[in-house]
Amino acid sequence: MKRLSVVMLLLLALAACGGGPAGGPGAVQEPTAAPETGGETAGEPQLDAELSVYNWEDYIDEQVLRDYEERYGVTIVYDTFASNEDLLTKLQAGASGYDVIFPSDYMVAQMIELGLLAEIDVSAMPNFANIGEEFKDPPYDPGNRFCTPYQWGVTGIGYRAGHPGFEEAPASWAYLFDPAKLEQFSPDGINVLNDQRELIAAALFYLGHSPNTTDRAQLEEARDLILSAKPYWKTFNSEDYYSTLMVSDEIVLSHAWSGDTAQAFWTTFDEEAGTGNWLFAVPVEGAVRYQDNVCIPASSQRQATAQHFMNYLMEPEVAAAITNFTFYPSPNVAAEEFIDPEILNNPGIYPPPEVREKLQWLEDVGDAVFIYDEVWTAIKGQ
Ligand code: N2P
Repeated sequence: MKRLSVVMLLLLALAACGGGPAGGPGAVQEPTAAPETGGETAGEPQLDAELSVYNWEDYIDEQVLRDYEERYGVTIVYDTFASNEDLLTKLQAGASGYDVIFPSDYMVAQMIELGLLAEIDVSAMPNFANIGEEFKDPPYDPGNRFCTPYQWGVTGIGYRAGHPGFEEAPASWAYLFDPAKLEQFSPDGINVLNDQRELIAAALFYLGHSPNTTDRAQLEEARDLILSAKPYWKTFNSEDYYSTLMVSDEIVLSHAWSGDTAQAFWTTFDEEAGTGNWLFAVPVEGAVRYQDNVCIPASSQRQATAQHFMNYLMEPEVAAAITNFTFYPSPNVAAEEFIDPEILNNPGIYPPPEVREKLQWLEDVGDAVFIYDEVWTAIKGQ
């Protein structure tokens, strides 16, 4: 495909493309047998009438929810959160009413430690077999006692193709922190993710420190770097930045998640030009690779239905429909035959080994989380 070859040429400018955001080849298949509404079928638990699902913004094909409702007669109440920390705050505030949540790797570890997650039984979820070995039994949740993998991706830099100064891909965190670069681009607009671990990790990578440091001096160095760059940034947005800032050309550069940038690429894709307006670069200093998960809060009163829904999300056609919509890679290997080949073969979405090598997971930093909170408050407060 023409658009793929354009992408391939940009070694680190990992542009994304593929099927349209409105579904595609991974569309959810009709169920073979439709169980009675809310009823019990062989091997099916008695399902609750309602399920409350709490996810990241732009992170599912809502048709997947509608299909579940139709198939099983369960009404899904769907809501979105902005960050792992917001999700944590909601759960810690007491009975949230949520039954299914989607925390990232390090947050799963924190939530397990705090007793906020319900144990699940993956041996009772036949579709768990569809998850690739690479994604099972992760360090943050040994034995998948609490969560199943959902999607994963890379955090890097999204940039507007063709803007002066981007003759070369901005594959460095210097584009967020170096005054010389900032002076060049800030009048046109820079967005950063409104996400404490992600933004602090970007600064730590730039400074040559671990994104999981627990060293106060290094974290204060990161704080000072962020505060010195902050006046040059236009916005802190990790929710709707792809639609309100990227696609609408309000900015030229964003600290960004790979799938969101891919959505911006495809939304602005011009058949004639053979490209979209937004491309993705992975900084040479290193970048975050995250794995988001499906888990059940300990406070959920509908855990059997929640597990049933988790199993549904791992059906190959369902997992494929989600990736075909969100442009985030799926850990579900059985889904791959239903994923648009342009997505599956796109290095901007499924990074090649040489890019993966540079990626690091965010980890639970234990008590140092209080230093991160303090640093974040200083960043947001000034
Ligand atoms: C999608 C959010 C991606 C989640 N808008 C990153 N952990």
